[in-house]
Amino acid sequence: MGPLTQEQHDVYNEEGYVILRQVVSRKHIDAMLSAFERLMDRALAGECEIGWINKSERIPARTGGLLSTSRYDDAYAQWMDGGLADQLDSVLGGPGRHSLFGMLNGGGGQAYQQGWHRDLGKPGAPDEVEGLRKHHGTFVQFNAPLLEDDHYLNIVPRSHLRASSKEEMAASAAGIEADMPEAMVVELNAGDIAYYNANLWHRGWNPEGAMRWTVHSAFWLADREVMSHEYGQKEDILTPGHLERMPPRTREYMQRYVDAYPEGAPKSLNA
Ligand SMILES: O=C(O)CCC(=O)C(=O)O
Repeated sequence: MGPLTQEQHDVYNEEGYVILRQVVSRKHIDAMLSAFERLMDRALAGECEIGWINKSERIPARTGGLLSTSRYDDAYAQWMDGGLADQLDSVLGGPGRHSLFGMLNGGGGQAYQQGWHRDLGKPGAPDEVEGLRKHHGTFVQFNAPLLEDDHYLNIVPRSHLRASSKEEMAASAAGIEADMPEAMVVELNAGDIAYYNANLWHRGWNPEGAMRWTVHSAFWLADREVMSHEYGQKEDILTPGHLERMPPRTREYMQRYVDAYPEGAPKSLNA
């Protein structure tokens, strides 16, 4: 997993997303699949808690905090150290820090149908574009499926730095009945990563509830203060022994989250 080429950077900046094909090795994919199986074993044994779509059939619900003390597995960290962290630094254009690290789990026929949204923006606000530009290039999100044929992320390419259109506002208000102009389905397989600006208009869309295990994580440039939506992880990260058990690059990413913690109350993104 190397740095992005100039062309990939350009695509990411202009389109708001870039897909890197077959950059996660089979070794890391298998290790993370096994890690999640181990997590389910521990949850079923009552050693930790996760959400379930169907517990008796071992179908987990979307799971956050995979680098937290109770859900940590070295498999994720070995992937970070084995090239992911370098790639993230390249996407961000400088040293990055941890924000959120989880898995989009689906299955069991349970419909997953998000409304269209921008994660961090204020659609329709008079200062919408100013807000979008303020954070541009300072954060990134990715989807990295561990299973084949992941076609559940829908995006509107090139929508990340401009004001929302009337049609986009209407689609967002329409919820699952939405008709979004220029929508595109992101088609991924195990080994691919889609890096995207979470301010693109996007949604997760798996109405059949097909099985899905997709690593879904967010990172910020190291000097960006921790904000309210990602607040509250410091104490857990500083649990004695936790940082010490991580390989160096992952540990750096987690330590930088701690270093970027605000003194007082966290600010909201839209402050
Ligand atoms: O399901 C997905 O791929 C998108 C999830 C997402 O971006 C969100 O929850 O905001």
